[in-house]
Amino acid sequence: MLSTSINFDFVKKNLQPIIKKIIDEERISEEEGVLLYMQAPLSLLGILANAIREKKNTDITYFNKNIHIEPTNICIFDCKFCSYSRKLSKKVEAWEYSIDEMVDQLKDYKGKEITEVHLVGGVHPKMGLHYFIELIKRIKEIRPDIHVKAFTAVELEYMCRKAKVSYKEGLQMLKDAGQDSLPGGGAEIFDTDIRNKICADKCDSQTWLKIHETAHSLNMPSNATMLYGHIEKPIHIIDHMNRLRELQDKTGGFNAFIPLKFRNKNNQMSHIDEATIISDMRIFSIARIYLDNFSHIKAYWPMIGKKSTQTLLSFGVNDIDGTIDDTTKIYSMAGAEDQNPTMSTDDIVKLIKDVGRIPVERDTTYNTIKKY
Ligand code: V47
Ligand code: SF4
Repeated sequence: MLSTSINFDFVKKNLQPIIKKIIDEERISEEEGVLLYMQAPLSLLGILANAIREKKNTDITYFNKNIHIEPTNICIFDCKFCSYSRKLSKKVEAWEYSIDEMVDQLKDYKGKEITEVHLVGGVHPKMGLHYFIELIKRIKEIRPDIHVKAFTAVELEYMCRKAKVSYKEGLQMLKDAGQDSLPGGGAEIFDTDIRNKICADKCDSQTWLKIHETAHSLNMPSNATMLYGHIEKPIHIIDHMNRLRELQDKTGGFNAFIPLKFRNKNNQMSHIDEATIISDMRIFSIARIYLDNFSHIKAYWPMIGKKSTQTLLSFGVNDIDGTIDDTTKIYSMAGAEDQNPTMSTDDIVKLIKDVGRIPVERDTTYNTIKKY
């Protein structure tokens, strides 16, 4: 049971040493992380997370101008939480775009100011490394300026295995074609028991971490995610963040951490209630506190909703992702509020300013493009 009320004696005895460490900018241990996450009142977590956010990022809140390209939702894997994937054998509500069709999607943005393409989809048995190398080359031919953030570690593991190349060779080939970075998807929860219950058949945690480490060694930065609010326990949350903190110490290659709230419509885990906003606030706060070597904590607004995103800007979050332009289906199919997720620059700027923060348009690697 997570704590909901404050008791000074308890705080003094158990939490005060941890709070002192945080204020003194000392790293907290895994055990301290679990204790704080489970026992600290939300208000305390919020104060600590917000103080760290403001120290690292002031009031600045980042967003970018981006679109998604989702090559297919056909997937060989069977993640229990996924509302988006379809089997090759049952093509109802399925899509598989040709390279020309995807390039045409991008051509629609000719002259528009997008700076990033987020390229992620299901793991289609017939779309492999060479297909995607060709796609990235074609994207860069028409938009050499655009940052291509592409393929989760799950997709990369499959395409390298199928092409019989090492992760390093595969990533180098994609980089040579024009891929700039990796998104954070596929991480889910690193704990083996929980992972086996929710997504047993896709790449394991060690492989996810290895692929990101390899990308970082090739100067391809990446993001990291965590799927929360299903069957995981506090110990799994901290374990997940601990593995990321360790890798970040080693490589420094992660740009942002993105907690993803489990949405429960149209999937095999629909019987599980979604997390409350209170749990959301606790998760984002502990992420900001525990991940002391991450500069950016992102609330992905199409997944968590606009109102919650505004709230989370006071609970450690300093990035809300981008304009999207109704180009992703993964969360609308899982029941998110925004069935056609899109925000104009004016909408995003207003969303951020309305809760007293400073909107800054960034590129994918957090260089400032424009301050509003
Ligand atoms: O790995 C799938 C999640 C992820 C559901 O790096 C679900 O900037 C909640 O990683 N409820 C893919 N989550 C998306 C992703 C992402 C999104 C936006 C930005 C970035 C980035 C990365 O979506 C999957 C999985 O964890 N997911 N189904 C669901 N029902
Ligand atoms: Fe496939 Fe990704 Fe859905 Fe899992 S989450 S079934 S890997 S599309």
